[in-house]
Amino acid sequence: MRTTRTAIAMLTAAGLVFGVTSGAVANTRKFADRLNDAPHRADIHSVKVDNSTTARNKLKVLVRTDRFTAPPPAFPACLNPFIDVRGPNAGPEYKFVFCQDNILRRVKNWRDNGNIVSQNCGYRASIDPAAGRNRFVIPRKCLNGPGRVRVAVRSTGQNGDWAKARRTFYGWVRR
Ligand SMILES: [Ca+2]
Repeated sequence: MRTTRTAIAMLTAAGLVFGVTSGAVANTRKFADRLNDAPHRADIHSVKVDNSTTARNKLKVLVRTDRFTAPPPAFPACLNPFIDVRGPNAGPEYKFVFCQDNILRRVKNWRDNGNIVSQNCGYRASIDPAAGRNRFVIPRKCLNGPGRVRVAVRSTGQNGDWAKARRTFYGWVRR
């Protein structure tokens, strides 16, 4: 009986893993976030991380959010992907800040450590609230040429959303 249960558990786990990566190469992964767990406009729907060779020397993060067409100031007021390039330490090394500003910061223990990565290295954010498509493109040299990466995203404003959950990353995306 124990063997049967173990076998079923293993099959279930295998199915879940297959489900996550199905239809995509392992160095590009799309993660779903819970819907309606944040106020309208701040709700994150999904996070796609492209760490593939087809992205050339860039890491691409696509964050899907609610669609809306309100005039500025657009909400979410801030959309911040956190990027972990070096496990298994506790937190991310970088945070892309799309707020009033548009910068890549170094962070430590999830907090800004004061250092900003020069914009000369060419990172950019492309935010389209009407389509709910928010794209962050970061040349790998801005991140010190990482291998695998993992990402968490926070939207902020009056109330925000965390994808996957507060200070919790989605799975690793290999290079
Ligand atoms: Ca959500």
